[in-house]
Amino acid sequence: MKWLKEQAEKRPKQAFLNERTFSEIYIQTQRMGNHLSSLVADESRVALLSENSVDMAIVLFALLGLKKEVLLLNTHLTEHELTEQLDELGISRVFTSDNLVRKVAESISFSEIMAGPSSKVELEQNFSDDKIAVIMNTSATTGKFKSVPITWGMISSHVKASQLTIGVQEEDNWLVVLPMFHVSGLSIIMRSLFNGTATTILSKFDENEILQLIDEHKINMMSLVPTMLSRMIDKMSKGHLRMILLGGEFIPQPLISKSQKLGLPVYKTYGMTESFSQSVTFNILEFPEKLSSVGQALPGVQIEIRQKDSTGAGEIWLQSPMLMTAYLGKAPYGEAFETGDIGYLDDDGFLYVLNRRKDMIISGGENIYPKEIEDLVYTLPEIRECAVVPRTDRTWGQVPVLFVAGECSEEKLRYFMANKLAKYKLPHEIHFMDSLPKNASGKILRKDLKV
Ligand code: S0N
Ligand code: MG
Ligand code: MG
Repeated sequence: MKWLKEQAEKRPKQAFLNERTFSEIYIQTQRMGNHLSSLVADESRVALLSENSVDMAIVLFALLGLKKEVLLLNTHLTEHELTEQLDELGISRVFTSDNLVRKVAESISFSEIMAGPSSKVELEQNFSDDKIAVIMNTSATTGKFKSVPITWGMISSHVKASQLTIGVQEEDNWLVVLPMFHVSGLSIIMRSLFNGTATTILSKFDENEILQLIDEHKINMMSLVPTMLSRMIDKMSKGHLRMILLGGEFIPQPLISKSQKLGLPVYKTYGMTESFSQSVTFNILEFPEKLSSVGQALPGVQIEIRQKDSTGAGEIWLQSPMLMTAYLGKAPYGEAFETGDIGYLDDDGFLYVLNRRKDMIISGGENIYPKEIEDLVYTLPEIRECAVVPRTDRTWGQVPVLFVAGECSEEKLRYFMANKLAKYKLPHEIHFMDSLPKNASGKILRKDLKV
């Protein structure tokens, strides 16, 4: 955590996390490390489950300083899903914010850490580029999650490239309302740590609170998913805002047009967990003729379109030092990473995304793979056939809809899924059919399932 020490020395009184200064956070991280050291002495990998908070950042920094690989868990997951992830990654130590301590058996809350014994330890400051800092699990086509190891090399190349693109101003104060268990939220903390600027961390999305923070000039930068911006745009004006980094799901064109009319400095971003967030970006006010693109590659990022069709569109592949080299426990993917998305580049190097991974549903910025829900539903003996397809939704962008054939009551099916799946993955509608439409070889025809 070289950056934290450097900032604490260079600008000790500068606010970093909410009202707390770099110097305070540095001291509190050291203290947290002293308390954590005996608890993690035998572990190389631990997990952290928390809603956004300053304490979450301090616990994370301390664990990183103790050279641990930290799995960041999605707070929306059920106990069943959390246990599966912990087992798969061989993790037995889980630290939770006080309010979530009951979600995982034998987890240790932040208060319990501080109430326990403490012994002075030396926190590591310098990490090699290939050292894993955090691990995030992302859902995958197979229905089972994949683990993305995020290394210090990825983080440091990202924060540098992002700084070159967005710039830094002394008064910057970046809102952290996107979850820090996603790269969308965590990258803000890392960029601000590197830039020596302030953040305002919120544990819950509350549009009125955010509008007030903007009004009072407390924040001038935000990272949002479109679901959030849609909920507040009608009450917004540019004011002191310097940037709204917008991404994580399909961005509806009307939202962009509205932002443009209001003069909101929206920067579209295209990135993923595998690339530690933002890889492609642009300011819609600066390039009004490019509104439907997602922007230009950040310095160091190369975009390649493969398997082009006659219009020049094809598979989007990326190459950059911000990308992971392999999923945990899997073979390296080679020199370029296949995003799974389809799109094209224009003559100015702006990227246009036509289709997101076609088998993925994005609801309010959370990825859902139909196969995960289908595999679960198929474990019920009463179910003969099932398929999950996306439906467009005004609030969430997309939501999952389930079609089933079988002798199972809707009530039983819903109860069964609710125990196993995070709420955002639960189908918004269930349609019962005698049998699902199929092609000649017996494959279910999803496009014939009308939602
Ligand atoms: C949109 C959010 C805030 C909605 O949550 P909210 O309003 O807090 O809901 P709750 O009050 O918690 O719950 C109300 C009910 O709604 C259900 N629910 C919650 N979330 C969802 C959802 N996403 N879809 C469907 N339903 C949902 C709950 O079940 C609840 O029900 P009850 O009341 O019965 O319990 C929240 O979902 C949120 O924070 N979403 C954002 C997640 C996110 O950050 N996604 C991005 C992930 N992608 C990346 O990290 C890569 C891209 C990227 O890096 C990036 C993205 C955006 C901006 C910048 C970048 C960047 O490049 O830096
Ligand atoms: Mg929430
Ligand atoms: Mg809410």
